[in-house]
This record gives sequence, C-alpha cells and structure tokens, in this order.
Amino acid sequence: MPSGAPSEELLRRMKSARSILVLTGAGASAESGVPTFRGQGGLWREFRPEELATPTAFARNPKLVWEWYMWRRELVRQASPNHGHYALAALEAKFEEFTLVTQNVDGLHQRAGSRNVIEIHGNIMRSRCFSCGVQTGEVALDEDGQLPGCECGGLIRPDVVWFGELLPPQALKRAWDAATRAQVFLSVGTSSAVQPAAGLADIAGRAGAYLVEINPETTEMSDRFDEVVCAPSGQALPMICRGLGLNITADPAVRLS
Ligand code: BJW
Ligand code: ZN
Repeated sequence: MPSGAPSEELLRRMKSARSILVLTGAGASAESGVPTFRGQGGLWREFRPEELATPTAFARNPKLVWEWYMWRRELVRQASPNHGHYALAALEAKFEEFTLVTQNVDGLHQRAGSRNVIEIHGNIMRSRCFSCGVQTGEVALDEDGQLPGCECGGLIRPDVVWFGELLPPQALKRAWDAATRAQVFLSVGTSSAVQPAAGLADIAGRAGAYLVEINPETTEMSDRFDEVVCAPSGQALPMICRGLGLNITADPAVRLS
C-alpha cells in the first residue's frame, strides 16, 4: 500500500543493514528543475528519443543532437542539488557499504557531497570521440556552430550512453556486484523503463534485499517492490534520514559521522 512516509519496517531494516544500494533516475533531479524523460513535463513529450538519443541520430544530424545537449548542459549548470541529493550524501556517511548507482548524467549527486557514485549512463558535461572513444573535457559546438572534432578525424560527442549502446562495463559490474550484497535497495525517481538499469532491482531482490521504490507515481515495476513510498524524493529521503536520527546538511564540507 503506497504512502508518503517510510514504514517502521524500512527504518528497522535500514538500522540493521550493512549494505545499501540506491538506484536513482531523472525524478531525483526533478525538484532541482532538471526535466525527466517520461511522464508529465518529460523530455520525450517534446523530443523523439530516436532523433536525439541514439548513435544513428548523431550520425544523421550531429548538429541537432549537439544543440539539444548544449541546452541541457545549460539547465544542469544552473541547477543545484535538492534535499533528496543531500539526504543521500548524509546516508552514505552512515553505512559500512553504501553504493549510489545513478542513471543521471547531471553530476548533482557529486555536487551534494556523495562520493561513491557510479554513473552508468555517463556524464553530460564530458565529451568523447564518436570514432576512437578518447575522452575529452567539456567540448561542444563553437560559436559558428562548427562541430567539435578529434585528432583522429572523428566527431566528438557527449559522453553519455544512448539507446542500443553498451553501458560502461566496469560501472555495470560494480553496480551488479553491489546488488548481490545489498540488504536494502532503494529505487529513487526512476520509471524503471530502461534496461539494464531496471534489472538491478530483480538482482537485489533475488539476493534477499528489501526492495523500496520512492516515486510520487506508480511505475510498471511498482508491484515488484516490497514497499512503495509514494512521495517526491526531496521529501521522502530526508524523512528516512530523520527516522534514522541523521541530520542533513546542505554543506558537504560538514559531514555527519
Ligand atoms: C519523481 C519525481 C520526484 C518525477 N521524486 N520521483 C526492448 C526493445 C528495444 C530496446 C530494448 C528492449 N529491451 C531492452 C532494450 C534496450 C534499451 C531499453 O531499455 N529500451 C527500453 C526503452 C525498452 N536499453 C539500451 O539500449 C541500453 N543499452 C543496452 O541495453 O545495451 C545492450 C543492448 C544493445 C543493443 C540492443 C539491445 C541491448 C542503453 C540505455 C541508455 C539510456 N539512455 C538514456 C539517455 C542518456 C543520455 C541523456 O541523458 O541524454 O538514459 S534514455 C533515458 O532513460 C536516460 C535515463 O537515464 C533513462 C531512464 O530514465 P529515468 O531516469 O527512469 O527517467 P524517467 O523520465 O523515465 O522517469 C522519471 C521518474 O521520476 C518517473 O517515474 C516520475 O514519476 C518520477 N518522478 N518527479 C521522485 N520529485
Ligand atoms: Zn578520435
């Protein structure tokens, strides 16, 4: 039965857990003003994924794809972490093993002070060569709309994972390993519509983790969770921290012990 507050059972499980795994999605950044992909106000309502988030789309129209990513980079640059990001950073300091796997490319978890962050879909601020794969910093279209190029002659692209592409193997392995060890798994702000990320919940569940979804809407996977906390993550995660007796600080320099 969905509710806005974490249950006593979740708090009890977290108090005794050694290992926690959190998977975040676009909803975790929604309260920071970064648009989600699906649902109300989602990016896919306005843009077609196959025109923008696939290697074929980039090969066909790299300038259009770059313009979209430069617009999103600007949104991310102007965004700040929200209470949910800070709550996750506070939780990290409490547990022996706390793994934060994010599908988000916005770097807001790191800006909130989280240290052990596994980015499985890349990072929007980085770039890499479409041909040889070499990573570069924040390269983009120049003022004349000229496409950035690599020394090898290939085009530079945003360093994110598009549909049909493999996820970074090391990151995926670390995420999968953490799922087999987790006693509590929190799925935060994701529609669980995209594989292989959505499969982490099943791995953790099979290994015996207590599965919790934090989302103001139900998803296709809600039935598979032991508990659904039906609230925005910027509210639900600080409630979990308070339930565990943790204070949240918006200043990552002031960490909790
Ligand atoms: C809140 C909230 C608040 C709102 N608080 N919550 C069947 C057919 C065709 C393809 C496939 C298939 N099965 C599997 C595939 C492959 C495909 C896939 O999964 N497709 C599905 C769509 C079906 N997967 C891939 O291609 C992956 N690669 C792969 O599998 O390689 C092997 C392979 C290769 C070739 C063929 C087959 C296999 C790669 C996936 C890459 C995803 N890339 C993107 C773009 C990243 C770059 C960028 O940012 O531009 O990643 S797509 C987009 O979706 C982005 C996200 O990370 C990802 C997940 O979305 P997320 O985060 O869940 O966001 P939303 O918007 O969906 O949901 C937000 C949620 O938040 C909602 O539920 C709201 O309610 C909630 N919310 N406010 C908390 N305040
Ligand atoms: Zn190159």
